[in-house]
Amino acid sequence: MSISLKRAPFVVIEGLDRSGKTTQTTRLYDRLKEAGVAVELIKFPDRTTAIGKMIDSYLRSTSELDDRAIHLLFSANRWELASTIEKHLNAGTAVICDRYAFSGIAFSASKITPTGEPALSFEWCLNPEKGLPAPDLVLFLDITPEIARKRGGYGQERYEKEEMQFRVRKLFQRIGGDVIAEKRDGKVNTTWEIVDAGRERDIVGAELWSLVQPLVNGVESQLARLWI
Ligand code: NYM
Ligand code: MG
Repeated sequence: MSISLKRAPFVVIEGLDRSGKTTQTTRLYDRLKEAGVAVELIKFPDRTTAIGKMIDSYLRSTSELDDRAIHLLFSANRWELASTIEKHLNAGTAVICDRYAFSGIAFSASKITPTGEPALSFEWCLNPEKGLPAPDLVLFLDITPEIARKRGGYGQERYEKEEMQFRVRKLFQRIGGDVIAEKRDGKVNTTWEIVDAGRERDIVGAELWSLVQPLVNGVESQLARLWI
């Protein structure tokens, strides 16, 4: 006799700055609540922890850090919440993350030296993320940096520059392409969906809901680990 034990779904929303990610994440969270689904919303970076405060001060340029040091802090900020995520999922509470390891790689690997070379290699950036809980679904809110600019431009934080966002978008496309290929080959359980976030917000919200809804009654597969 086999007993199928379901756990709750793990959904990640990724995207460039100004992609509407935070708005859509909040909407999705509210919609799940209204549907009676137990759900937790986690935002990375989580600026409330001791590590998160160091990240926050770096992003606001009130402190300087070596590129490797800040990369590892972003990763450590996920690792400090990894067991909480796992506990929620096994207890039947869905988890939605606003950004995750994919942002960690895309933003750090997009940094360049004064001569235009990558400051950190892609593989180096991916390494500390290996073994984190793997999401069942990644919703990549795709927007061109030009549309992002039309939406009122970027804020004052580090990384919120159009030339960097171009490179970040390319890296997200590389990461997503790899995830899609691995899923096709049966190597991972993570589904990567590219959602055109340049459209009106209700249309984007409806598409996101249609992608998440099939998961709300739980998933059969055991929680997997990223890149191992
Ligand atoms: N960011 C976010 C990283 O560089 N690495 C990471 O691991 C994560 C989670 O932080 N520009 C960057 C992306 C954003 C910035 O995030 C702050 P947000 O979602 O704008 O608060
Ligand atoms: Mg931002």
